[in-house]
Amino acid sequence: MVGTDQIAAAQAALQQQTIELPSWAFGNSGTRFKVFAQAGVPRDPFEKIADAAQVHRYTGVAPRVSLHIPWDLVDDFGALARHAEDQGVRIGMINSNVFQDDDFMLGSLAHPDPRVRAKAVDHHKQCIDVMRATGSKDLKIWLSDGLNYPGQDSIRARQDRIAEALAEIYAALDDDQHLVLEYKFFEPAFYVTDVPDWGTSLLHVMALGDRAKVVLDTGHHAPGTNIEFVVAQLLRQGRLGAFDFNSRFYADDDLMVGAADPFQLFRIMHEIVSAGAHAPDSGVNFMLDQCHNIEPKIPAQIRSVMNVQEATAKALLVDAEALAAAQRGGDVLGAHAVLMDAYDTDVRPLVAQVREQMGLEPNPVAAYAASGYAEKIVSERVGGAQAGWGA
Ligand code: LRH
Ligand code: MN
Repeated sequence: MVGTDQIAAAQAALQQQTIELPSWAFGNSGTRFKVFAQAGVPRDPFEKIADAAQVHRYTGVAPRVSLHIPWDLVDDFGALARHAEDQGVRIGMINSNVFQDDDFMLGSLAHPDPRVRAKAVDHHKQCIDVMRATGSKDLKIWLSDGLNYPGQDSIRARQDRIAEALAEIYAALDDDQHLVLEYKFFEPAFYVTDVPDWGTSLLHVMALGDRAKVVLDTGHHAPGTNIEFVVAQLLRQGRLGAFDFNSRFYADDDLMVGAADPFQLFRIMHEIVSAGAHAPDSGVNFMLDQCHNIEPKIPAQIRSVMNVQEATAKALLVDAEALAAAQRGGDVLGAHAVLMDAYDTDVRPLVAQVREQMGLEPNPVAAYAASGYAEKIVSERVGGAQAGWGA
């Protein structure tokens, strides 16, 4: 039975938790088949940040917005950072984009042509300037680089090129800035992806230095991969820099985190909590990376934040002493039962109480719906070009 002390400690920890939102989740998104436009969608990064601020307003735990360059390019990043502050949030990680420029068809940092690699490195230096202008301390790199056919290029030479280019980018960072390198096992490349797994990303970041870590996107693993094992291993190395949370049934579906597999999200948060990595100063950034192709975007982000809170709450209610004792005693079913007790606990009232303790409405989805904001943006945002991936 979970004691009141553990519940109080869990609620205190949940009040400290923060989840970073992706600016691109508020724009139109889709698949290669169709991008469905939705009424009221932002037309620029200022409106994206205003929408993200709504999620923070009703959940209290989403104070940062991650930007993507060039999707969020503006003339004055200082003004954008001040706008974010006025909205009660701040700029989080800066994402580079080397997956939409024609010159990067055969790769960016791994491209055979040194001029193309130099262009890709320059783009990252531009992103570092955006970090300086917005106060962001983190550069997030995902390379779509890869091959579609055996023989197309040298697998080994591409690794050497990436290592050399990453070293140049890392050297361009200020001393208080960091970079995180994301991996993905396929798409858009269909034979080799140059940074396909946690091991490859880890090798590259360890070669760079202490201010380089790995991003784990929960949608970027081969089916059947035990993601919580990867989490435990990266935490052991002190190299888990960030999560891109989402969920999937098949590939990189970018659905709401916890929607497709809430038990997996719980198992991941159990590894996080067991290592104390849920603490604000753990250095792990909990981000969402999702696309709301058919559902309303702001409520979907609110629901996603709630899913992370609920998985975290369950993990915080694990009876760690009983679990350790059962594990020490080789009590297989006993240990499993301890974990399942926590997972099977309905934590929604506990998390609703946390919101009340933070001076918020217990049900953020209902509170947002009652605010009239959704209707306001539909009536105000007429004309102009809606934001999207621009693919
Ligand atoms: C690549 C990815 C990466 C982002 C993009 C929006 O699939 O996960 O994190 O740059 O989505
Ligand atoms: Mn991602």
